[in-house]
Amino acid sequence: MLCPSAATVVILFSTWTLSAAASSQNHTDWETSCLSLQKNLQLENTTILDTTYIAEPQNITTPGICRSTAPVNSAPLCRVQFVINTTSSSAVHAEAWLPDTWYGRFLVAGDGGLGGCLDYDALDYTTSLHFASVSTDNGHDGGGGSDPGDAHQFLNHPEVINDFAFRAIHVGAVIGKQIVQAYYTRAAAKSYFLGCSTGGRQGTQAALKFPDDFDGILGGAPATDFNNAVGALGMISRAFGAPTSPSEASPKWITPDLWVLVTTEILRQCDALDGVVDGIIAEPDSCEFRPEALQCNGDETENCLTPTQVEALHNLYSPLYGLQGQLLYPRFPPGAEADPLTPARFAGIHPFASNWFRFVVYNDTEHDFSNFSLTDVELGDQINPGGIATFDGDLSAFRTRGGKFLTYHGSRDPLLSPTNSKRVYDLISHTLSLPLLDDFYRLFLVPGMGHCGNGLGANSFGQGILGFGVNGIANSSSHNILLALVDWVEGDVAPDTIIGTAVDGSMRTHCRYPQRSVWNGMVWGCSN
Ligand SMILES: *[C@@H]1O[C@H](CO)[C@@H](O)[C@H](O)[C@H]1NC(C)=O
Ligand SMILES: *[C@@H]1O[C@H](CO)[C@@H](O)[C@H](O)[C@H]1NC(C)=O
Ligand SMILES: *[C@@H]1O[C@H](CO)[C@@H](O)[C@H](O)[C@H]1NC(C)=O
Ligand SMILES: *[C@@H]1O[C@H](CO)[C@@H](O)[C@H](O)[C@H]1NC(C)=O
Ligand SMILES: *[C@@H]1O[C@H](CO)[C@@H](O)[C@H](O)[C@H]1NC(C)=O
Ligand SMILES: *[C@@H]1O[C@H](CO)[C@@H](O)[C@H](O)[C@H]1NC(C)=O
Ligand SMILES: *[C@@H]1O[C@H](CO)[C@@H](O)[C@H](O)[C@H]1NC(C)=O
Ligand SMILES: [Ca+2]
Repeated sequence: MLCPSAATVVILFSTWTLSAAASSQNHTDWETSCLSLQKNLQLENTTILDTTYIAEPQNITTPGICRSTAPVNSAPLCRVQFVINTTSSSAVHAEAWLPDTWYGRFLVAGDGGLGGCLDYDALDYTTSLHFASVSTDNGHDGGGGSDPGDAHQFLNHPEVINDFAFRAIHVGAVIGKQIVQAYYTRAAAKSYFLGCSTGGRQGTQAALKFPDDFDGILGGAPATDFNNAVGALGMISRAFGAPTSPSEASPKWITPDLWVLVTTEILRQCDALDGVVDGIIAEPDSCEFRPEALQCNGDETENCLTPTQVEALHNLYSPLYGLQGQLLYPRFPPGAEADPLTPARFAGIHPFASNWFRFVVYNDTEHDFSNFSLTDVELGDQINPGGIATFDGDLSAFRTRGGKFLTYHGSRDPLLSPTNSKRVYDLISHTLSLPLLDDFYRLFLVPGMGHCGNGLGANSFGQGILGFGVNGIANSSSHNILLALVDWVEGDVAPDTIIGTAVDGSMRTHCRYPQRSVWNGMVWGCSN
């Protein structure tokens, strides 16, 4: 069946905003309430560090090594900085942003990379939509911003790893809800989570371990099956000779000029499979790229590949199998090699992999990666620090409590395979014996989008992951996946499609798995 594009989608979000707090309070009153939180709030294991009332849009200074300034465009709001002791050797720093105009919704924002950084963009974005929002440092300061792979705080600190693996979002939700209740003198009606990448994993972990924390979870490009995802990043670098020093000396190395040839050849072989030659491979899983087409003939040495390089490309575009032949992690999607994030990971072992193995798996800051192999990958998954794998199909408790889960994945994601999100969908489907998960879990695949954003695709749909080429704030639920989640949770209207907007302003309907994005000669639609 071909679904029409979203002209008929009912926009419910404005309806639900009618539940706004009847607010007779003026700025002075809000400011007084805000400042009094610091003295009056007594919360278990928690210290309120500071409260500030922000009356006008401004740039605020933020503590820690992650970032020094952040925008607040959504003022006026009360900013609460606090720290929760999770054990005697670990603590989670967090902020709650509490807008004057509040519609009764609570939200926790996730992190990225090996992150330890509050996501101020997400706080700003979600408070502008009138959520009362919390973001945490995930239990450690660092691993974000300019160095998303920093992991030194984990070394020999298993409780800090536990915060990262499962606890920080939970305590942020528990304590955040109490702060919200104290400030507005009523509890949040509904609770949400928003994140991408590590945030997508955190949302998944919340649904598995703490199903009561959130009514609705938006978790994009989830770093699920985390140990194998990180291990696969390490193995990919080896496919091209890294981490030999320098990688360029390896016969497997592929120069930037040759990558351009590879990308062109992949598009030649696969762009038209979806019916439109537009630089986007809608279904990379149906692209069986044959790098042999570029192999040097006879005496050719320029603009062609050696057999060793052809083999390296076969490795890249094949799934990672373990020592017993079991699937460890799906393959790198053909087309994603053109993403700006990609060259860095082929030029040496990716810092997410090297730092995770150094500081968490081996507890050895000098660990040498020259011979990084499947044995290392499998050991990482066997240790599974903090239970971080987050690869479990049993979402029954979350489903039973009425929770709704929306996820999305760019088909050109160069960091975490979009195929893994299909695999997780299928795992949940088998575990719960449900052929379709539509009543509580929907996965949208986004053709041409990179990691959480970026790419040629219609990559902007309100996912709130700024800094990934995602522009603007679409404010209707047909174009904004966070508002679509609100409509699902509060109005029982599930999103059939999400419409994304590309950098050039063009729009495209994104389909929920297992539907496919199909061109009918006039528009993109979705087909079973
Ligand atoms: C704000 O409201 C309080 C009463 O709640 C009143 O005393 C105060 O004068 C008002 N302030 C402003 C600036 O209007
Ligand atoms: C949290 O831990 C710190 C350091 O151990 C301690 O000084 C502080 O009193 C603790 N705070 C609470 C609320 O337990
Ligand atoms: C925040 O800082 C940026 C960059 O310095 C500046 O362009 C912007 O105008 C500032 N915003 C406000 C509200 O002061
Ligand atoms: C407070 O910390 C203790 C351990 O230090 C823990 O058992 C308890 O659950 C914590 N309370 C909350 C609300 O997190
Ligand atoms: C490294 O330390 C963690 C606890 O922080 C532990 O789980 C892991 O087994 C250790 N790794 C090795 C190789 O001993
Ligand atoms: C890597 O393997 C080679 C060949 O087996 C060996 O000579 C070398 O010592 C190993 N390097 C490390 C760091 O283990
Ligand atoms: C959506 O945004 C536009 C401006 O970008 C504004 O005019 C409109 O009122 C907004 N709609 C809602 C429901 O907030
Ligand atoms: Ca195409």
